[in-house]
Amino acid sequence: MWNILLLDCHAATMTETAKAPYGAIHDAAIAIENGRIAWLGAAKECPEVATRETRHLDGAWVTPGLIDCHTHLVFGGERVREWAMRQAGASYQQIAEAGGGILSTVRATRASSEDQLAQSAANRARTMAAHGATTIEIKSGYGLDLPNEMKILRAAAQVGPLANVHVTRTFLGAHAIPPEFRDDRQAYVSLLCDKMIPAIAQANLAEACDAFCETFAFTPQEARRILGAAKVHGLHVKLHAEQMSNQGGAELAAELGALSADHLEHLSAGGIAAMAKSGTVAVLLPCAYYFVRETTKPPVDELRRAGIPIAVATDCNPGTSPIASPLLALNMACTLFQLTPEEALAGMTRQAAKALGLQGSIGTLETGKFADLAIWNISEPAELAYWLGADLLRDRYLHGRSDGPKSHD
Ligand code: DI6
Ligand code: FE
Repeated sequence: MWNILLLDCHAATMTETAKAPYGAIHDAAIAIENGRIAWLGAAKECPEVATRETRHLDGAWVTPGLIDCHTHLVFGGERVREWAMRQAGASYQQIAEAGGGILSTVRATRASSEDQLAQSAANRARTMAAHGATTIEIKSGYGLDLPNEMKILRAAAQVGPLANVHVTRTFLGAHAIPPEFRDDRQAYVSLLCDKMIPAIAQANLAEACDAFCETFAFTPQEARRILGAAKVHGLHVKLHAEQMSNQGGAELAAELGALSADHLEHLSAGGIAAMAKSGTVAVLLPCAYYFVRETTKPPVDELRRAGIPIAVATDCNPGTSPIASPLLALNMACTLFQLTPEEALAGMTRQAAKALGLQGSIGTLETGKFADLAIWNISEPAELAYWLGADLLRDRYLHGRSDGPKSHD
């Protein structure tokens, strides 16, 4: 018995092996049972199965629910004054070195309660959901001590039910050196490895661990120690690599078998070769590139030629990407990085699932996967990357449950 049968629609399945662009099936039928896709194909081939409810979608397009695989969604305050300083000529790095940047958000986050953090993050997550997101990865990294990092990760868990999205969590205690450890960074790295990572893993507060490998954050040697400890405790690893300079972070991510290396504007040929060998996903963050007015682009052609999976995410955070729109990330991936609209959509569906290690359950429309669907009022899938600020989403399904179609009368 099927719960729901969706008819009068087109499906962009986004499967890897499909021959048609977007893995498209025109005049499709999609059956949902127990929160998963039970059948999918051309409507005229749909078998006769008893069904509780049939819904007609007026020719809308169905895609996998969008996956934002890199966000820093939980934080206190904002950084609008710092932005004004940057408009007046200060660089992101100068502000960070003067104790602003990430550390100013750490102060505001430490001063916020778990519920305040959950509420403000849920507002941003609702915007993402209204733009078709069904899964959001949330990193910690504005607490920088065990109680505050735990508070952030618990707030992140609240975001799921508050905004009706699936949340995955990544521990980013290695985001910056906290002020208390300014004169003894090795002591903070030891605290991360010996206390914080074991405690977070033990309490099941995160699925993955990340580190910011950059001149003014953590060295590759420090990141190797931190992510090595995370692996010992059963966490997946990811790395912020080559964002503002080349540190050999991509090689390190590959060596550690990281799920992804993220940013990659300053990626080298050696880094590309290493990632291609290890199967590490390249997560591109065009909104951060845009907002810091970076001028070096990630080497998209070389990534393509090396066959490296390319994911796209918002990087939503108060410093470098105060942007909560997955659709804007799609557009910027195309306009700024020259991805094709199909590559960009794959970057927020199939490849983003890989970047989270969730390719077995989400990211494409396939039988057996979760019925996480975005339903769009568009006449072809490229429109998702084309429009800016348009109201395209008609409905969304999370594990087979619909938000309820938007009415436009
Ligand atoms: N790279 C980024 O773009 C963000 N974190 C990171 O490691 C910036 C976070 C912030 O400025 O608050
Ligand atoms: Fe980031």
